[in-house]
Amino acid sequence: MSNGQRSALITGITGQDGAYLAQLLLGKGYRVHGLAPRRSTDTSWRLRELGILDDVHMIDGDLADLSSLIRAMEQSRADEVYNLGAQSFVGTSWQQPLLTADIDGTGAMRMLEATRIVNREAHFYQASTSEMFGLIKAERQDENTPFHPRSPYGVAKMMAHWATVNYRESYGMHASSGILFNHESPLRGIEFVTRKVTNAVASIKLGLQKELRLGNIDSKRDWGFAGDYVEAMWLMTQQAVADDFVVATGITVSVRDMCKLAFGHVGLNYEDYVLIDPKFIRPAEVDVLLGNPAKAKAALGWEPRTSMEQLISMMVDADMRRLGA
Ligand code: NAP
Ligand code: G4F
Repeated sequence: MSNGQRSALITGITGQDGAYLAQLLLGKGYRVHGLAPRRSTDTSWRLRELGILDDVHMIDGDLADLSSLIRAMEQSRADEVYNLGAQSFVGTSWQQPLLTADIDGTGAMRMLEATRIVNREAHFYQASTSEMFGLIKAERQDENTPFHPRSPYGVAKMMAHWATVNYRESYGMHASSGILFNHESPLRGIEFVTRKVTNAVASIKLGLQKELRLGNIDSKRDWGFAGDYVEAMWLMTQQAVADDFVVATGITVSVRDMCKLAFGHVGLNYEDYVLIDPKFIRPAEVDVLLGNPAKAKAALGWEPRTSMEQLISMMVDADMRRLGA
């Protein structure tokens, strides 16, 4: 921007990562704009919980609508664009595959086009995902591991990933793709397994719920804290040269062991409460994810700061507070 203040546009600002990223950028003195699709209910609870709702500038727009993205670029005069908006729940992508493809795949290309048309000098970040590794081809996945997505979500995100690489190669745009492994927080949506578990643990502890129904508890994920991961996003847009980076902890934990930690935090045994319900088993599963974040460490100086134990305790405590304990 002309007065020297940098301007950022975040799609998906009302989501978990969007809220933490907005908080980070505000702290660095940015003018923060958020693309907000029209919804019939208020979706700003995360921004409110972080106390930043009044500090961000919301722009009406949707990743399905290119004209709204061009307008958002013009209004925000963004120097940096973070494309976090998505239908991000893997389970839903089997029920709504075409919507997922349109928003997560074509939507990313629309946002790249809007950036190219309005300000091709803007630095662009794409929220790519470890789901692209799917049926893994290497024990520890890094930037050179081949992809094999296992869900319509993973397939759509692959389009967005390669579109980002392609805009970098075709137009010389500063477009980076962050291949982020699972990251969680007290602001995580309740449908994702960590938050589903921590919310249930708090409910059970307070006598409000009797059991917890889950799907495949033997799958393993490389889980980190979202607050740490948004720093990696920002570091990518600050590099002299755009590139792709894996962001992960390098530790994998099963859903079963995550349950042990969460129930154990309030003195309960998960085996007394967890039931397996076939309803939550997916048509195709990603059995295990384990990232190698060596490139992010060497090139960005990024490292995770929060352990799995700290993360799960933080989430259970937040859910206990929310439920009034
Ligand atoms: P999230 O909490 O589900 O947030 C998704 C955001 O996208 C919300 O703000 C949502 O708006 C917005 N959105 C949905 N449809 C949209 C549309 N048509 N137009 C514009 N915005 C739309 O997801 P998250 O966990 O913060 O993840 C952020 C991004 O990183 C996503 O792209 C996700 O796929 C990717 N990712 C996440 C992880 C992870 O572990 N969290 C790992 C790798 C990659 P509403 O609030 O109005 O629905
Ligand atoms: O928490 P999840 O739904 O996350 P998933 O599918 O790994 O996707 C998340 O991480 C991706 C990065 O790898 C992101 F790109 C994506 O946007 C999202 O943020 O499921 C984790 C694991 C799966 O193996 C699932 O089958 O937990 C297993 N699981 C077992 N029972 C369950 C349940 N998952 C959910 N959501 N609900 C269950 O009851």
